Amino acid sequence: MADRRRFLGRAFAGLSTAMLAGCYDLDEKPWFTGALGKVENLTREVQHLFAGPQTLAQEFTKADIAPVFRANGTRDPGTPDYKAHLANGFRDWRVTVSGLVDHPLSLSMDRIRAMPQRTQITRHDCVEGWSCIGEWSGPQLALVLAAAAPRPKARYAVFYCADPMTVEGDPDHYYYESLELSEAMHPQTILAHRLNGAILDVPHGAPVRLRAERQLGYKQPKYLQRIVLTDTLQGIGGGKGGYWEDQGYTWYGGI
Ligand SMILES: Nc1nc2c(c(=O)[nH]1)N[C@H]1C(S)=C(S)[C@@H](COP(=O)(O)O)O[C@H]1N2
Ligand SMILES: [Mo]
Repeated sequence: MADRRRFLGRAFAGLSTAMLAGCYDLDEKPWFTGALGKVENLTREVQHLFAGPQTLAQEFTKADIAPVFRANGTRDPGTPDYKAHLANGFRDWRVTVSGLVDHPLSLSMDRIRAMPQRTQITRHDCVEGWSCIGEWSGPQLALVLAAAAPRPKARYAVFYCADPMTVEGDPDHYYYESLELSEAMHPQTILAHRLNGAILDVPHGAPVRLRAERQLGYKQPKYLQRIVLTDTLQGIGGGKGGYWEDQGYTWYGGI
């Protein structure tokens, strides 16, 4: 345990010294890739060792923001449905909240923009080996979920997206993700509709995507349409809690 603490101390010190402004390619830093792998394996333990469930991810200053925020995964859902939404400025886009809630919701973008907003400058870490600092704005998901009144049995929030993904033998498969409710209610988990002060663009998830700042990149679903509260992940997609999890990534994507 003490060894692990020492190791993590070093790993995190390394992370912060690497934190020069903007985007950097971690592939160029072999020590980092190794450390990230190990940190990932320990993350569950780290949270309990160092952090209560409501600990904040580090926030940065405007000077740290990357001039260009890299886009990854789907850069445009490209479906007829999405194209129609884009063409009319997402006026008919809805984010629905259903499942184990007393008050199912259907929120327009106007509603989402009219809620109290949180702005946070954070570092996005993709497991493919790059990080990027950006400023995200939107309402806290906790406010939305509170309005939906989760039932006591609710354990997970499952997020469904508008972009189709290739899954062999399943032509009708879209990106999805999930978080434990405590992580969904975390103060830095927001429905982000702005990036670096501008309206969220298509490559980064327009009109709205999740930011859960203590989580790895694949836990930040873009093109968000539907949030369903459940008591189990079984029977959803491949049953592992997310598109990438179904391909073998770990469900626990905490940093
Ligand atoms: N809907 C959707 N969300 C997604 C993805 C995707 O392909 N589709 N890729 C994930 C991954 S692996 C990363 S690193 C981030 C990339 O976000 P960005 O394009 O804003 O950088 O989005 C995540 N959310
Ligand atoms: Mo990623």
